[in-house]
Amino acid sequence: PSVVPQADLESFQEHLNKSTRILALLGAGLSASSGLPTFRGAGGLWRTHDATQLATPEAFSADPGLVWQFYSYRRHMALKAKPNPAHYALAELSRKKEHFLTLSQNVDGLSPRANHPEESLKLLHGSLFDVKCSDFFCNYLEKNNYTDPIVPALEIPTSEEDPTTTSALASRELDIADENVPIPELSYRHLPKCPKCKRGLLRPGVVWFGEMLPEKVLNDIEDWIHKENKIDLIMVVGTSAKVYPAAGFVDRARAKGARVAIINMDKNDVPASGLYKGDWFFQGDAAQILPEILK
Ligand code: BJW
Repeated sequence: PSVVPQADLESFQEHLNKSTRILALLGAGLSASSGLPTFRGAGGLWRTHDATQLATPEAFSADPGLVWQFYSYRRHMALKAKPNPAHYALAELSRKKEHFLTLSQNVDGLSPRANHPEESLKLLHGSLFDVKCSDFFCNYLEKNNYTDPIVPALEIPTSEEDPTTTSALASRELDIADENVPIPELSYRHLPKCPKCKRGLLRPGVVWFGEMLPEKVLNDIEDWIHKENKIDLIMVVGTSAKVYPAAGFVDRARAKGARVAIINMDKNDVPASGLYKGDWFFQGDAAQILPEILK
C-alpha cells in the first residue's frame, strides 16, 4: 500500500525523471528504522546526557572516558544495524543518475554498507569508524577501524551475573544507554592511544560542534555546486536541518533553482527558509517513503 498521497507522488516523480542535477541531504532519521537513535527529540538522550552535549571537544577534554563510552556504544550499535530500504534506494538512484550528489550527516556507515557509490557520497560529519589522534600537533588518522570494542576497557558491560534477565540478547548485553546500568569510570590509561605519537588519546573521526567539516569534502561539494548554474532538486531526508553548515545546502540549492522534497516523520522539521510553492513534504518513515518515491 502506498504511504504517500498520489498527486504528490506523481508530481515528484515527474520532476525527478526530468531532473539531471540532484542533491540529497541526509540525517539521522534515515537510519532510525535501522534501530539507531536520532540526536534530537525522543531518544536524543544517552544515559542522562543530551547526545549533542557529548559531541563536543570540551566534553572529550573534560571526560574522555565518558565520551568514548558513548562512541563505543554507537560503534557497536551501528555495526549490529543493517542498512534499510531507504539506504538502498538512494544508492540505486546514485547509480542511475550521473549528477546526483549525496551529502550525509550520518556517521553510522550504513550508506557505504548499502554500496552507495563512494564518489557520490560525501560524509559531512566524518565516520564512527575513522579514528584519529586528539593531539593538535599529531595528524594520525586511521580509516575503517571496525574493532569492537576498540580497547578492552570499552567492552559493553554484560549481565551474565544477572539471572533475572530472560531474553537471550538482554542476557548478553546490557543497554548502557540506560542510566541505571552502571558503567566504570575510565581514564587516560584505559583509553586508546595514538600509535604514531604514542602520547595523544585517539578519538572518533567525527565532526564535533565548533569543529571544521573535512576540507576535502567541502571543496568537492563546492566544485559540484559551481560546475553548473542550476540544481533541479534537493531531497532533505530525516534531518532536523538545524546544524550548519549542512543545513545551509538547502538554501544553496534553492538559489540555483532547486525544488525541495522533504522526507521526515515530523511535519514541523522543515529547513529554516520554510516550504516554498512547488516543494514536497512526504511525512513518515524514510525507510518506507524513499523506496516508493524513488521507484
Ligand atoms: C525521521 C525518522 C524516520 C526521525 N524517517 N525521518 C550558523 C548559525 C548558527 C550556528 C552555527 C552556524 N554555523 C555553524 C554554527 C555552529 C554549529 C551549529 O550548527 N549549531 C546549530 C545547532 C545552531 N555548527 C558547527 O559547530 C559545525 N562546525 C562549524 O560550523 O565549523 C566552522 C567553525 C569552526 C571553528 C570556529 C568557527 C567556525 C559542526 C557541526 C557538527 C555536528 N556534529 C554532530 C555530531 C557528529 C558526531 C556524532 O554523531 O556524534 O552531527 S551533532 C549531530 O547533529 C550530528 C548530526 O549529523 C547533526 C544533525 O542532526 P540530524 O541528523 O538532523 O538529526 P536530528 O536528531 O536533529 O534529526 C532527526 C530527524 O529525523 C528529525 O527531523 C526527525 O523528525 C526525523 N526522523 N525518524 C524520517 N523514521
